[in-house]
Amino acid sequence: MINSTKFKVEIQQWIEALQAATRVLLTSPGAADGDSIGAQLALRQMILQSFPKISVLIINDEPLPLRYQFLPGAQFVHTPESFLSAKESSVFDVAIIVDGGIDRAGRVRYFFEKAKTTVFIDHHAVSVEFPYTIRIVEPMASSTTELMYHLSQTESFKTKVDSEFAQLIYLGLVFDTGFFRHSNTTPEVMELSAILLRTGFDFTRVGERGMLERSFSSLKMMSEILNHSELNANGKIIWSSLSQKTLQKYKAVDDDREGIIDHMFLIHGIEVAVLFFELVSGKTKVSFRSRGSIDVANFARTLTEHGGGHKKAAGALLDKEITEVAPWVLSQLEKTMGIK
Ligand SMILES: [Mn+2]
Repeated sequence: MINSTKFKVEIQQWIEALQAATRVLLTSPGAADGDSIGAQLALRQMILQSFPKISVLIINDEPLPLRYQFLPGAQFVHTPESFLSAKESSVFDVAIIVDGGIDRAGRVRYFFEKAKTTVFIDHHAVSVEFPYTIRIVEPMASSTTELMYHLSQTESFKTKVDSEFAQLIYLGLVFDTGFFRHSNTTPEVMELSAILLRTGFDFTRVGERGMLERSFSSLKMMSEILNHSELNANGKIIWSSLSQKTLQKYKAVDDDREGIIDHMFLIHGIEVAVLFFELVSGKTKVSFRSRGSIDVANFARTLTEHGGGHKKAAGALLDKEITEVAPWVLSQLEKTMGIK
């Protein structure tokens, strides 16, 4: 149960900072995903409604993926380049990061650190060392937008839940629960979805454009990766890889990698799906999905300190060539699964 009264002291401190503020920065790590962009745009509406004198700026380190550009308010999302060319002041009274820590916010960290008050709002139980002024972290929440909804209904905000606001919250719910499939789909998530749906927004459009749609070239790239997938461990492991060469061939952007592994892990009999991705020469990212008893977050941590995630979905970053990483990770995984 998400109980925003638990954060009474933090919310009070946050509101006092907003009351004294004229410029507020919102951000989240890297390129936005459905939960982080939903939470940022919902928070923008919350602040604009309750504190109309504040100028709210959203700056993310990477450009907003095309799939989110239909969202209400998307035109106000900046990159550091577009922000600097607008020649606005880079001084903010309050800086807020949602859905992940400032350690992954790239160039936005520079603006964030200069703010008088820094706020961290998240649903991941992470222990980032950054000395935020205010922390509102609720690991019970399915998504940051679920937490954001409950914050929006506190005395200080009482944000109007219209169809624009509802679709932003809803996008985070469907993104982080995988369309209400993952174990974080609580009865409270379904009850909140019912409240949101009653505002009458086009949830088919939000689900299709915000989650499922892809470019034609990314479809071609996905088909190549799926075509090259292989089975190991008597069909319990499925794996494939994505090199920089393939990415360049299809002129792919980061967002085009989304969803590929989800096709792989739904194959009958599979326990673990593995996708190797060459970030640059000598650096490989590995993604895992588990349908069986293997805790892939634990497994990812045995590979490197830069590994972790959730029991059923995790990843690791390895300082090795993709050709070297793949056989090593697969044999370690087979050992962990008791196959070798
Ligand atoms: Mn999230």
